[in-house]
Amino acid sequence: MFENILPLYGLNSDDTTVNLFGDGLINHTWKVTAAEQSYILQKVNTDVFKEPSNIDKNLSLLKDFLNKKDPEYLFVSPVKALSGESLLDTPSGYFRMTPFVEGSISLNALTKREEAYEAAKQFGKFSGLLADFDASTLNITIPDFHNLSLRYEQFKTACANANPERLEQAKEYVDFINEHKSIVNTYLDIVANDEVPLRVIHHDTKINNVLFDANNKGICVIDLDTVMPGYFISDVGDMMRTYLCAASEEETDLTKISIRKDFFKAIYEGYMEEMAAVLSETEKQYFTYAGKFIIYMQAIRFLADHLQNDIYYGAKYEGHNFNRAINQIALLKEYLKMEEEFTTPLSSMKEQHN
Ligand code: ADP
Ligand code: GN1
Ligand code: MG
Repeated sequence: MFENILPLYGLNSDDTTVNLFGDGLINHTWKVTAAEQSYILQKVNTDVFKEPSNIDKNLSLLKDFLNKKDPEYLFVSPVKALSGESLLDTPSGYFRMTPFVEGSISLNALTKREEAYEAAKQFGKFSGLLADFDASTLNITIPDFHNLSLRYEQFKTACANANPERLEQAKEYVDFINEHKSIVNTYLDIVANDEVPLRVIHHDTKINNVLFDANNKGICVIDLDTVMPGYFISDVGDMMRTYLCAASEEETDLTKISIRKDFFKAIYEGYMEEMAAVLSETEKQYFTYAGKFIIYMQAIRFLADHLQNDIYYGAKYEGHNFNRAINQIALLKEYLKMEEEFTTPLSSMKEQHN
């Protein structure tokens, strides 16, 4: 396959090495090492992104805007192939290639609060720079991606159509999701509130979607496929989901699922340094809600996928998405225990950011 793709970029496949790269769940990603420089080659997952050209057009609009707004800002976008296109529709699928950010490291879990601060600052900077970009001009790359109300309905449908054995086994977790439906109701309040506007939101702020340098400083955000109009709780919430706990969503030993309170503060500080002047007072009041919004949604998504035989995320072993869902529910329980405490430091932190 590569021998057909690389020449489209003017690369000779004989002097180029191609290796599978990273731990993304959605696209196929390879590192391409050529004589002059390295690249990340991706085959876009068209089961998830039905119309890849929507992503390509968004990236082009954002690139033009950001290049003017802050020429120093590192916006990692696809290079052009010899044809002049930045997305290639080939018989083997849709491909694109971005320059490999040299010296960058991706993390799947955080060990230091400074890393949480750095990552949150990168995502805050991204939305902050785009605060005066008209979000409505972006294409919707996945309709209703973070529509929690719809996700909940889909979950109920997944339960109704589930394999009876898997459903019986999952009963305790299905009950937990249903008992916490108030999280969906708060989402509906937010959507109806004019003080919580649609902004340019990344929608996938998990920790391996930000690149770090060797000194643990954030370099830039990546994985821009889901950049669309959305609510800030999506980005803040996914940071909480993936930065607060030392163990990742893959962890099956639930004793390792606990929350690091000082990481919450680090997320707040990093994000607010860039976004405090942009967010409304009403949005700021939903900062703590963001964590339970996303953790709950991710639990629903993994559990629904398990009940639907792993059609979205795939499974590396039997019960993989079930384990991920159990992990996320354990994380949510820990988060709910801490919620009150988070709100107190938040009010003292706020003073610095008003
Ligand atoms: P997915 O949608 O499957 O998560 P990503 O775009 O996040 O795909 O890419 C997967 C991984 O590849 C990232 O987590 C990161 O480790 C690495 N990666 C992607 N783009 C770059 C880049 N431009 N430079 C360095 N590493 C990258
Ligand atoms: C997927 O693409 P990746 O691996 O960064 C998913 C996110 C989930 C995440 C869970 C388009 O992210 O929404 O939060 O897995 N992306 C899509 O790990 O569904
Ligand atoms: Mg990714």
